[in-house]
Amino acid sequence: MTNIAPPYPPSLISLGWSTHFADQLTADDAGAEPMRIASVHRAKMRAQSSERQIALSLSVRVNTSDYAVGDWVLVEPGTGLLLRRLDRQSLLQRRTQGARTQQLIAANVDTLFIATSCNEDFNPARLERYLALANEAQTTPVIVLTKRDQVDDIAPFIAQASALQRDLPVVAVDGTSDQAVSALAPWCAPGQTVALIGSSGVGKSTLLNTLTGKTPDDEDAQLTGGIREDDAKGRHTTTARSLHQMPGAALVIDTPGMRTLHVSDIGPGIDAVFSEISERAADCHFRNCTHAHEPGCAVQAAVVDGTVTQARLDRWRKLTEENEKNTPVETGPRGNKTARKRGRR
Ligand SMILES: Nc1nc2c(ncn2[C@@H]2O[C@H](COP(=O)(O)OP(=O)(O)OP(=O)(O)O)[C@@H](O)[C@H]2O)c(=O)[nH]1
Ligand SMILES: [Mg+2]
Ligand SMILES: [Zn+2]
Repeated sequence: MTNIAPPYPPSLISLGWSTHFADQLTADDAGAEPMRIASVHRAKMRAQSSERQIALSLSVRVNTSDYAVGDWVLVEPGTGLLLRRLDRQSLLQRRTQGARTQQLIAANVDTLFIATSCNEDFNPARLERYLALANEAQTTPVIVLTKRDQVDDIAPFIAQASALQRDLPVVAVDGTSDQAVSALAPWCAPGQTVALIGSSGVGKSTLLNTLTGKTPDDEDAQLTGGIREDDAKGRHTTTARSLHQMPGAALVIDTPGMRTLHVSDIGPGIDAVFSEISERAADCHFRNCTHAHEPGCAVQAAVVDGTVTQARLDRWRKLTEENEKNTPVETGPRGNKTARKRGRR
């Protein structure tokens, strides 16, 4: 049985194993092998150990949509039978239009690399959505500006991105060069898990290949694609999420480019993005102040004194309204409508 007390075997530590997962093992798990979900498809899943990747054998009760890339699972050695999933430390998920349940993006992610290129793709409002998602999932966001080799002056992009959230790391890379590996090394220590997210064509898979030391010609390299000349949009080359190992370092998750990221149920995540607004709001005269027209509004005062910009306030309002519209409400005691309690892990 796997050690349930440290020191854990290095092979497990390099996969991201920690006390959070070890504490969930019981005597019944003796002999089971902990592995991480490397890919999820409708009828099949693959899992990764430090030495190999296998196709899992699934019992009829398994619903693959309950699993996310990055999940820790226990596997029966020899047969590859999936026994059970361990509780997650973090979960990135989103509601897709029309769907009733959240779509799982990735689990047990330490750092979210929010990728955007320095061209028409660069969009503060979209980056703020990704930041809210990362905050809500308890992962550390890092903005990764790709294709720095294609702009003369990267400084304005770095300045704009840095202003989107307090203490937000912003790193500019050429994803095709090894410079990217050293630039992102602080978040890629052994046992760390990072996920790449962003629009199609920004260079997520290109960066993943560089981080894992693969050239585009390698058989196990991630497929990369061109972008359209007219609007710099990508062609949705990557179609599934997948987990990869950096040699001697972190695990990296590639995801398909997102068209739109709808928000729901992430109020606190939004407040953390717009902390200059949410902190001032405590001083508004009305508790439910919308910071639009009310007397005694501390946020409007902050716009006047220049500590909050009108553009940020407008984007905060749009995102908050969308979040409130999409957040399910449950009928509480005596028919009171109450905001649904946030699911705690
Ligand atoms: N010059 C330059 N080109 C890059 C860089 N990163 C990616 N590219 C190019 O941009 C195009 C798209 O790259 P991909 O890695 O396929 O983009 P992606 O984000 O994975 O796209 P999807 O899988 O569709 O979501 C390819 O032609 C890459 O060669 C970079 O840093 N510099
Ligand atoms: Mg891709
Ligand atoms: Zn106000």
